[in-house]
Amino acid sequence: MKVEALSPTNGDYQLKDYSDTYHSFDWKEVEREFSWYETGKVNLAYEAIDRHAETFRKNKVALYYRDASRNEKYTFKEMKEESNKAANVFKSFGDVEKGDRVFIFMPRSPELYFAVLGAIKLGAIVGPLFEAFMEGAVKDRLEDSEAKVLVTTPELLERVPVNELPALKHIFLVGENIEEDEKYIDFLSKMESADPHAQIEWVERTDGLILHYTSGSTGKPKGVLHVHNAMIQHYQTAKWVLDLNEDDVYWCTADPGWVTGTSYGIFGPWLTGTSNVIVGGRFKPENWYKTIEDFGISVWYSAPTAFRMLMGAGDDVVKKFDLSSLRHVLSVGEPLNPEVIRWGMKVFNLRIHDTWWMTETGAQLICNYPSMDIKPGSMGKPIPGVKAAIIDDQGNELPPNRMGNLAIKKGWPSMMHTIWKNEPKYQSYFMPGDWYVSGDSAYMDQDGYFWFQGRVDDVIMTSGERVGPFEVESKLVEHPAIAEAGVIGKPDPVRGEIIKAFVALRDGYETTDELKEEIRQFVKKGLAAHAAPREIEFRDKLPKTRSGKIMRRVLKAWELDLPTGDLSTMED
Ligand code: 6R9
Repeated sequence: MKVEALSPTNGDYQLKDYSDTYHSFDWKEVEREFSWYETGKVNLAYEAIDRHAETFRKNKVALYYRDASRNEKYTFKEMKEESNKAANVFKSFGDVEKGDRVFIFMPRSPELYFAVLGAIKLGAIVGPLFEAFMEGAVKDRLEDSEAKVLVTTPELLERVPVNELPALKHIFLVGENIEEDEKYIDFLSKMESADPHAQIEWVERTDGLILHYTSGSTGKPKGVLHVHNAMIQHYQTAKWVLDLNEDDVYWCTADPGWVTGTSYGIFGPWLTGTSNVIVGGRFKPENWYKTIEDFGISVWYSAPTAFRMLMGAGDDVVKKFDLSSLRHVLSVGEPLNPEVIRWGMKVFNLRIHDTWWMTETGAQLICNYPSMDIKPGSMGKPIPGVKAAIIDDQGNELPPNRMGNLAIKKGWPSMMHTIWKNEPKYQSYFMPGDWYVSGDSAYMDQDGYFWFQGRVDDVIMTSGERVGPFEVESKLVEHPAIAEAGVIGKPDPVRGEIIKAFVALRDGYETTDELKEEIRQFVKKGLAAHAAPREIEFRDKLPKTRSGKIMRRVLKAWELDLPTGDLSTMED
């Protein structure tokens, strides 16, 4: 695919320029930024909140929160006090101690953030869950982690099989008129009378911080454990990649149930002392643009699925709002289609910066940061201090422009510490040569830019040609009738696999055979004959995870009548 590179706009960015010498960047340089460098006392929550409450940022707004019924703001000093109270509540009524798992299963609200920070202050390991999880998904995670404490709402409690979870000792309920006993505790009333001073539990940098469960294509979801040391990279990427400055107002649209909603919805922005906007409730294009206008958002981190929905809502909506505060827009979670970048240039007059990373990697690794040229469709380049490569199945590095396994050299600060109670699974990520193997298929071009092709399992082999589903999907969404597309390989006796596309149309288009043929020709002419889908199926919606990933394995399972595997992370 030939593309024009987009040059950066003039700006004083924190990562000035990029050259290969940055690969040798020493993460130790970042350690000086933290108070533990001097004091030896480590706790991420202290660095994210309390430290700022002792400086000129004391009365700076740390959290702007808004949903249909609430509109609140909290300074760093108030965040310190609220999280201290939460820590005291957990300690007094939940017996929470260092290393205990405290799970949080509730919609976004200020209390969710107080609870996360309060638990971290006690050295507990936080397990955030999407509010939309149903009973089976909740049980799997609480059971595997042996969670001792759960924070939830009376409504969501119905989905917690409390009697089947022997390790679960205390449940904090966030709501009105809570009937208390030894097990069920009224979180809000306890918060009201709690002491705003608390003793922070100092930990080791390798002590547990957060447990994010992610689903693979088979088996039960696995618990990815991150430790306090990850703050080094949360902080530094918030500077380099999010380019957060003192005056920024930052909005990350991700829920804390997804790693993006913690690493960059909580840790990155607050470690850098940034004003952080959190919005509850469901996605609506008007509300999103209004959020940017009302808060004067300057840095915005979202996902391709959201950008595609905004694009689908049309450009007239954009014109109703003043979005002039925006200066830096980023994306994560799925490949960012060049079409979406072109749309962003048109409506925001800004480049959307793609970033690549995973739950397991804890923080951004391959990125487009503000000072570099963007090649639309590429994930960018490894950040300083990170070595990425394309390797074959034996662990040999491949030359540029060859598709293979996207791998990262071990040793970046935010790498997962282990898979909870499953060390063999953890070990299975690594290959000789200290390579962490991502499970993504990609290639690197001659300029060192990485191009995502699909999950390794998703890559299609048709008539001897390797086709990355993403390339085909990107071409498909360039067609004016198409809102979203998911592409899979379907077994074929002659060609090995053929390409099958599932397509959701934009409003106002009819699902006709003529349109199918037109789409096929569109891909054939625009991409390659062998990449044109032989089969096209229209669908109202595509199966997606809550973080917006098109679930190709589900499309494949439907197509082949196979079991779909774990669906707990699928959107309703
Ligand atoms: C942060 C996050 C990880 C998987 C990853 C890859 C896909 C994420 C991407 C991307 C293409 C990007 N992915 N970012 N693919 N371009 N910029 O998403 O973590 O939910 O664990 O997903 O998401 O396939 O391996 P997680």
